[in-house]
Amino acid sequence: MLILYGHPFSSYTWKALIALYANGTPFEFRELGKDNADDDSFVAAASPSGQFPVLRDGEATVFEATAIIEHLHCHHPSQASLLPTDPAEAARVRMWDRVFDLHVMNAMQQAVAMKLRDPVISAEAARDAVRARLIRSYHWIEDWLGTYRPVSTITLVECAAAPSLFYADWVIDIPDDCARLKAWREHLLALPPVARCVDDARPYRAYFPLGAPDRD
Ligand SMILES: N[C@@H](CCC(=O)N[C@@H](CS)C(=O)NCC(=O)O)C(=O)O
Repeated sequence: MLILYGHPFSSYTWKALIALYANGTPFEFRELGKDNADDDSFVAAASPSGQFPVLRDGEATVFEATAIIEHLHCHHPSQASLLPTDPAEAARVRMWDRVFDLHVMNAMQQAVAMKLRDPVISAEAARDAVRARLIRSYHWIEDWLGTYRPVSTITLVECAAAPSLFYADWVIDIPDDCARLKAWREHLLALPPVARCVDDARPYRAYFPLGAPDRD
């Protein structure tokens, strides 16, 4: 039985969970920070950052959400094609995965971390610190969506895009001139593996450091 260590409110945990749900792979979810010191220390030692999610598959320990998805694709293939079989197409999908981690998720996390580190700072100041970066990414994705056709299946792209856009939009609203991106975010949130993550995280919304909006 696979074990995924993470937290239901964590964006990168969602990224791995979306793949696991879409893949239909049976697994046990271990929620961190729930008085299981062994789980917490296992995750703390599993990678240089000590971050989650972490997957345990028999003797194998896999960290980094993208690597977890690649692991599922290699070792637990299913009807869900998490990555294209054509190597050139797979390379393009990996490139897009980097866009969502590096240029959406990172900026969103930067604002959240600022507020967590220094509760005196206003939410607006934390938003301002990442506004230009997120708006630039939104516009790039809006253009890219002119060529990327939204799908109803789950690939590495959807795994990366759904959680990053879900939370980034809570930090800086996707502007009205990014209509394709707004519609794609809605489409992603309605995909069953994503909707499940959104619902399971609802009880934690009050903990969003910048204040969760009353929507989604
Ligand atoms: N590059 C990592 C990032 C993981 C990450 O940022 N995890 C966050 C939760 S979403 C975390 O562990 N936060 C707690 C910490 O940094 O101590 C991945 O892709 O899995």
